[in-house]
Amino acid sequence: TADVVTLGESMVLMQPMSEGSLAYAPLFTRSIAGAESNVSIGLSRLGFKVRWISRLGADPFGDAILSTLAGEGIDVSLVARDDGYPTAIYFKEFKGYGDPNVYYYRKGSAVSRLTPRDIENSWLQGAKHLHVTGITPALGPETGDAVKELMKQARQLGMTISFDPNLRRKLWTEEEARAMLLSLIPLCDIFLPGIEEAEFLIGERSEEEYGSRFLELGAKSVILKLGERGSVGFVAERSPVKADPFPVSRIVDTVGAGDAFAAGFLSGFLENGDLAQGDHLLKALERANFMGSLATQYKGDWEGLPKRAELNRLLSGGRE
Ligand code: KDG
Repeated sequence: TADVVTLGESMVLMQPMSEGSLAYAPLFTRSIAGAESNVSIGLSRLGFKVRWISRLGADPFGDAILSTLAGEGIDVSLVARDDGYPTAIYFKEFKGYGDPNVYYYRKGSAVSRLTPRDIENSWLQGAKHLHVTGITPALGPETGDAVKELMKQARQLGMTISFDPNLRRKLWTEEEARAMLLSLIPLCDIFLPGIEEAEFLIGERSEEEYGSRFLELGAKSVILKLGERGSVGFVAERSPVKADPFPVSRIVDTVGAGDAFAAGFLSGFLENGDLAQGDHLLKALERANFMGSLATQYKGDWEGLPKRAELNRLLSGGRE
């Protein structure tokens, strides 16, 4: 059984050892990354049972992804391998300031061929929660419908569902992205947009308006990420709950911070349940802010995510 199921593409990640243009980077380190597997690692390290569903090429990079995730204690037994379509790769480029640039080599990857006909009810077997992102729908002609189908099946089974839009402008047009991402909101219980994604979806508004509009669209709760200003959560018929940011001294790599935030939030939600009760929402937001800021302190998407004991120690002010 699993507490959480997630579906998505993970890639081999090449990170240059030097700053500046990739054109002049001679040396790289190799890791793996993908929004949903980052969340899976975050949750697994906190003690949750996670099943990651995906497709990988029948190639050595696919092996690397599988063994890394299996090594993190994630159930990868249902991941399919595809002979004809490869595992995707991406490169980060560090400029010494701001968010790293990313370059994808993922067109025609194994996941890009996923269709709604591939979705199997058994993927969700025994699980309480499904986490999906807006990256998968951008990957292929039918991947959006596949995600929708999985969300519908999870709903029917009474599972809760979180959805992080994770807008990736390089992967599709603005119109395609907006239409698809908006269509998935009614299917989720926890909608996790960043403030810029919220603006992309419904135009410039106040934080309160973002909350109420996304609730009207059908999300059961809206968790708005405000970057260095922390986060604010909205649940129908309750006042918004704001959580202060967790101060950081230096930012090394922002990629993966949103996934760490999601893992932190979901861990709080899965531990405490109903976000409309007591201080459940605030607790989950605080955990999320903490995990998100921790992830910015390390190069790589997930390497810096804490295990349970470490989290407790860090939160109680202890040093490593
Ligand atoms: O959230 C981090 C991910 O975006 C990154 O690891 C790569 O999955 C990825 C993507 O599609 O951008």
